[in-house]
Amino acid sequence: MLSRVASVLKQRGVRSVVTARFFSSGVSKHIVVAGGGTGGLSVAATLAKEGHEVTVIEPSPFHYYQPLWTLVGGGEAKLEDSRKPVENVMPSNVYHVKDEVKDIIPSENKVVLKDAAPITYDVLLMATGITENPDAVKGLKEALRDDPRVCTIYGYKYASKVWDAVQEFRGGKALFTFPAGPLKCAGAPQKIMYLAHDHWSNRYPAEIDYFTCLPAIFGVPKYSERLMEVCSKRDINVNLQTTLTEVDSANSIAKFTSADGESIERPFDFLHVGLPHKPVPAVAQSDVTDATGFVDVDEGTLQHKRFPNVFGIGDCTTLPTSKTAAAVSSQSGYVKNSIRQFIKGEPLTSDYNGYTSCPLITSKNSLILAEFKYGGVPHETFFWDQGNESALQFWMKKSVMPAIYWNTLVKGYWQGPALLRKIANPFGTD
Ligand code: FAD
Ligand code: UQ1
Repeated sequence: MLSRVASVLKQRGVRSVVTARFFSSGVSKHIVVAGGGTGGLSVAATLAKEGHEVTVIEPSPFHYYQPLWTLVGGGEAKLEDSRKPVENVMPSNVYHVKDEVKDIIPSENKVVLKDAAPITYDVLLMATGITENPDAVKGLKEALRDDPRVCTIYGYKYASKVWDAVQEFRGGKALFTFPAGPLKCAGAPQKIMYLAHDHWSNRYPAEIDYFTCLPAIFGVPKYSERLMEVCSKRDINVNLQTTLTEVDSANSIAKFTSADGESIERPFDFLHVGLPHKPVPAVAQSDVTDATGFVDVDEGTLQHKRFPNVFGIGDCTTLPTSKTAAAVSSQSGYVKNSIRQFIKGEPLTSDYNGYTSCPLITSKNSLILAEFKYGGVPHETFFWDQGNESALQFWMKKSVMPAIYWNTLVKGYWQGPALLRKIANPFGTD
């Protein structure tokens, strides 16, 4: 027998619903998850298993393990391994609506879709991530399409071009940039630089420059210091507070603006661009976001600041921490707890500490494993100093993390390394 939600969706002509077994457990709450990426699936899987009726709105035919794209760009992984058909990862006991969120009307508990009729919810979880914004840099879209020397690891459609460009480089000026605005995995624009450096060293003479709009190479002083040492050892020039504004492929020139408004032009033989991003436009224009376009949630509970039955997870939120899958894994535990308490009418007690992690690849066999919480305070899982370059840490990133992601995170079991830390770093700070 179809549940209440199933029959409503059917009446409204949601044709692309992949239905499955539904638990009719007497739980009358309908949880709608907008976005079936890392965060959306991790929460949907658990709450559906607990007996809630869950609908996931996800238009993409594939689910991507985005962290692999850095290794793909460095020739250390295969592009095909970074994605699976979305049906293969969608929990079997949720409704999958293959449509796009076009608007959210929280005053009516309603999500407006591109093709199908609107869906109402008791609880809404926003998990739509952020999206590419190549138009933020003049000439970039064309250069990514037409210039074999200009590339980015930020996107399935771009990542394998990076390794081609790295292999085709025969020496000269190689530029790597970090963009203004929101970015996933803020370490990735320099990780790919270290992988490229590793490939080029002892082969071709490369003059490497890193340009970042930020005032430091990394947001956490402990890791920033170590990364400046890494750059110094590798003869990489670091240019702070300098933002890429234009790619002039015809003349092989990259144009930048410095913090004091000065224009800088640099010739290039290779250019890796940290792709600018922005919130998903339909979400940014809706009532659940703040003026910056991000879903406005409480830092501890992940509950919306104005609409108590709306929650948020991951890259689409205002949470003041680095946007990573590691952060999402930790957030998933807290937001599940908040949603459970909200449904039961209890006060919310979740207190997410901002945990995030950035596995900073520094060569084909070494990695600095940055882990920190709100305020950029280091919060490491293991008893050793993770700020040192280590082969074991690289092995974890390359061989352990993908397995954790596919087998546990998107299935709702991995909620970050907090438990592991209790064993592996019992005397670490809490
Ligand atoms: P996503 O996983 O991006 O999911 C958002 C979902 O929303 C997508 O499935 C999308 O199709 C869907 N969506 C979009 N618009 C709509 C709409 N209108 N309606 C409905 N659905 C919509 N993290 C790490 O922890 N470690 C790393 O080493 C690391 N490296 C990275 C390297 C690269 C190159 C990149 C790109 C990312 C990396 N990350 C890393 C970051 C990590 O992948 C993201 O932070 C994480 O996937 C964010 O999860 P999310 O659920 O917020 O968003
Ligand atoms: C992590 O939990 C995670 O999510 C699965 C990642 O994304 C792929 C990471 O890159 C990292 C580093 C973590 C943190 C996990 C440990 C064991 C430190």
